[in-house]
Amino acid sequence: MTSMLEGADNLVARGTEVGARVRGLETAVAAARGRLDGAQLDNAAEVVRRASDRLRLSADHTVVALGGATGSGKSSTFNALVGLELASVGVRRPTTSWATACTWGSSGAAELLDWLGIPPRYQTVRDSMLDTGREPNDLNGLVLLDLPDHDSTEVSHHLEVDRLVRLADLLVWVLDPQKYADAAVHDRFLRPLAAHKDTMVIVLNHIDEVAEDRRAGMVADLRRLLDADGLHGITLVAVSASEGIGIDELRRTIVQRVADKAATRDRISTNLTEVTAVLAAASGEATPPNLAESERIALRDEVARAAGVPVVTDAVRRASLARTRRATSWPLVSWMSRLRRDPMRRLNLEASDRELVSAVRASIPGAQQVQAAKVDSAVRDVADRLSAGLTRPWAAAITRAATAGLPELTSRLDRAVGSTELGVGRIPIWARLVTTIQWLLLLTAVVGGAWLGGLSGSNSLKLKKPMVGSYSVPEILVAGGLAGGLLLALLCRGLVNRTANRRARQADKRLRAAVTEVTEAFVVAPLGEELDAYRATLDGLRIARA
Ligand SMILES: Nc1nc2c(ncn2[C@@H]2O[C@H](COP(=O)(O)OP(=O)(O)O)[C@@H](O)[C@H]2O)c(=O)[nH]1
Ligand SMILES: [Mg+2]
Repeated sequence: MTSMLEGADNLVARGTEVGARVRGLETAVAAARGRLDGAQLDNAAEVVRRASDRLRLSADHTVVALGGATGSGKSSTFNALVGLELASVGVRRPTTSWATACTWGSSGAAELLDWLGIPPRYQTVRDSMLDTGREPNDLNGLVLLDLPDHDSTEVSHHLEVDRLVRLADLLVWVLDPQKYADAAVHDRFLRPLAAHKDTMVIVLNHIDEVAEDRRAGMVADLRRLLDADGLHGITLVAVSASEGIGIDELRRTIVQRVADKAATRDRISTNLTEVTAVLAAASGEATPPNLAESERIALRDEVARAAGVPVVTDAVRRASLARTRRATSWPLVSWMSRLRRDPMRRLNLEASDRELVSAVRASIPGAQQVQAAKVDSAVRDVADRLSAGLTRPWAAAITRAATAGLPELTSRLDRAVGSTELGVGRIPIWARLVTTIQWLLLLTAVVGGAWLGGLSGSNSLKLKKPMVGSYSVPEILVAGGLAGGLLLALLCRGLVNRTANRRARQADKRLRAAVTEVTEAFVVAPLGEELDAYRATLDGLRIARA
C-alpha cells in the first residue's frame, strides 16, 4: 500500500475525460499567465482547484475504500456490498499485499486500478458477472476497495490512510464491538482525520454479536466517542456483514455518494465548458506562428549593422592593411611613416582592438541612435508579422516580449562588440620574415655604398674593384639591395591585401557571432517563449474543450 498512493497528491481525476479536460485547462492557465486577462485566468484556476478537490482519484468513478483493523470485518463487508464472495474472509493479509477491487459499470476503471497498483486478478467488474440482470445501476461508476489489513497503531499506515482519505470519495472505516473504544484507534487515526469527516463513514460491524437491547446503547457510546474526536455528525452505521444487518443502509449511503459524485462531475464539466469558452475567445484560434529562419537572419543583420559591424570590419581591414604593408615595405619608407602624425594613420598602425572600435564608433556621431531606431523598427516588424491574426492580448504579449529587451540590447551589443577579439595587432609570420629580409637587403645596399665610398676615398691605393661583367661588385650590391627591397615590397602587395581581407572576414565572423548571441538572448528567445506559451495555451484549451 505504501507504493499504492505515491504521487497521488497532485492527481486530478486520473484517466478520465473530465480529468483530462481539467489538466488541459490547468496547462492553458499556466501558459497564459501574464498574457491573458488575470481575472479570467483566476476564474479558470479556481475551477481547476475545485475540480482537483472534488474529483479526487477519478472523475468518472466514485472510489470507496474499506479500512479498519484486522478482523473488524472489512472483507466481509466488502463481500456483503458486492453480493459475492470476492474478498477472502478471515485471512490476514500483510500490509504489502494487494487490495481487492470491485467496479460497477463497464468502462474506464482499468487505468485507475492499474495506477493504484491493483493487479487484474484482484479486480472484478460487477457488470461482467452473470447476475447483472437484477443489478440496479445506481452503483454505476463505483470502485470499491478492500484495503490490505493493518494495525491501526502503526504510524506508516496512519499516513497512508490519511492520504487515501483525501483522495478517495469515501473511506468506510470498520470497527467492531470489541475494539471500537480502543484509545489507539481514536487517538492515532480517527481524531487526526476529523477534517475529512465529510468523506468518511464509520461502520460498527459484528452488531449481530451484540444483544439486541444493547445495540442502541453501544451506538450511542460510539457516537459520543466520535463527537469527542471532533467527528460530529459523521455517518455511523451499525451492520452485520455476515447476517446482512444494516448493509442496505450502508449501500444507500454509498449510492448517495455515487449520485453526488455524478452531480459534482456534471457541475464541474459545465464550469469547465464555461471558463474554457471564455479563455478560448480571449485566445483566438489562429494557427501558432513561427519565427522564420529568414526573419531571424534579417533581424541579426539589422542588429549587426546597428552595432557597427560593417564599419568595424572595414576598419579592421584598413588597419591590417596598413600594418602588414608597413612590415613588408622598404624599411626607410616604413620608418618615415612612423614620423608622420596623421591621426587616422596612427590609428590604423597603432591602435589596439578596443581603441579601434571606439574610435570608429566615435567617428560616426549620431549613427548609434539612428541604428537603434532601425533595430527597434525591425523588431517591431517581426512582432507585427508574428502577431497578425492573433487576438489582442497575445499580440500585445508578443510585442512586449520582443521589445522589452531592446534598451538592454543596445548596451549589451556595445559590450559584445567592444570585447570581441579582432586581431588587428597581429603581424603575420611571413610579413615578419619579409621585414628581416628587407633589412638585410638594405644592409646589403649600405655595405655596397660603404664599399664604393671606401674605394673612391682610397683611390690612391689603386685597389682593384672586383668586377662582374661591366659592373663592379659594390655597385651591384647597392643597386641589388635597393631594387630588391622595392621589388619585394611590390611582390608582397597581393599577399598584404589577402591578409587584410582575411582579417576583416574573421573579424566579421566573430562580431556577428557575438551580435547573434545577444540578439538571441534579448529578442529571439523572449519571442520564442511567447510563441511557446501561445501554443501551449491553445493545446491546453483544445483538450479542455473536448
Ligand atoms: N458474527 C459475525 N462475524 C463476522 C462479521 N463480519 C465478519 N465476521 C467474521 O470475522 C472474521 C474476520 O472477518 P474479515 O472480513 O476477514 O475481516 P477483515 O480482516 O477486516 O477483512 C471472519 O471470521 C468473519 O467471518 C459479522 O458481522 N458478524
Ligand atoms: Mg480482510
